[in-house]
Amino acid sequence: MIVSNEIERRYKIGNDEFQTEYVKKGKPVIISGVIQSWDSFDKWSIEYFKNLSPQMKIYAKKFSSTQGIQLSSVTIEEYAKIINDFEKNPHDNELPPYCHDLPLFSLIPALIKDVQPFPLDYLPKWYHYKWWRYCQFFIGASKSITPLHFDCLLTNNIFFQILGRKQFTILLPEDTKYCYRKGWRWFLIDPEKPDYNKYPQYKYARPIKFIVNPGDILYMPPGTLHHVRSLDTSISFNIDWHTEKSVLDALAASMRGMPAKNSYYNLLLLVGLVFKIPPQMVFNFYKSYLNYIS
Ligand SMILES: O=C(O)CCC(=O)C(=O)O
Ligand SMILES: [Fe+2]
Repeated sequence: MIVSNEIERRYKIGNDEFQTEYVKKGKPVIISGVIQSWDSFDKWSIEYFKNLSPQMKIYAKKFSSTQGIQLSSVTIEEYAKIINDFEKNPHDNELPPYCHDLPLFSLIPALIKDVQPFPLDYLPKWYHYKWWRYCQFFIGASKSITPLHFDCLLTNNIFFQILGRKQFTILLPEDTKYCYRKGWRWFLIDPEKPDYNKYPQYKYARPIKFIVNPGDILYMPPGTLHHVRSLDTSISFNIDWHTEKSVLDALAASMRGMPAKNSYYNLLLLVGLVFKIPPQMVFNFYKSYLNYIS
């Protein structure tokens, strides 16, 4: 595929076009105009989540190149204070922890009504039943960073930006080989400051850099590498999902180093999507995945 260094931006495309032009072609896209009527845009803030459920425990992460991922557990009330204090005087020395991969719709189901109408059309029918169980939230301060990685089941990703802006740098799967992999899903390259002496192959990579704004939907095909920097206090969530094709491709990746546990979850999704076993049955086995992903 010819890689352009710009992301396509489209307004309100329907499902047929989304599938044929983007999902089938493995092409990322930003879609605007689909979710702008959601109540979440007027309502959601970390303060709002705090008021709904101040004592709820959540996990937040610190990503460090030397010590890996460190997890801490805080209440939403404590987290709101940490973020507030940081935003009064944002600096680069010590970033606050980043609340990352949080299944917030399952923890606070009252939030589901704030994201209606949800564009279910874009997803395979199998996901329509209680679709929100497959969503993960990203809530954090400005300057928060998610280092370069791909999503660990090699799923498609639809990413919804609600509050604040995010700077994405993505690379298509064909450029994985230039990015110096560490384990299954993480990469040594910092696309914002690539060290060409240490990582000379990166000069062949074709990073695509863009800003995702509130109201944008970003689609990333399976295996897309992404590095994300929050430009403001930010609330986003995603839904990771397979098609029949992507789940088969992902299972083939078991041979190329995918951890056995990930292949187990992909097998469950295969049973659902290809063998048509209803989500009511499959989800009980899949549930633990939501706490497993890093
Ligand atoms: O928003 C972020 O910081 C990370 C998002 C991400 O990695 C994802 O949606 O898979
Ligand atoms: Fe990701």
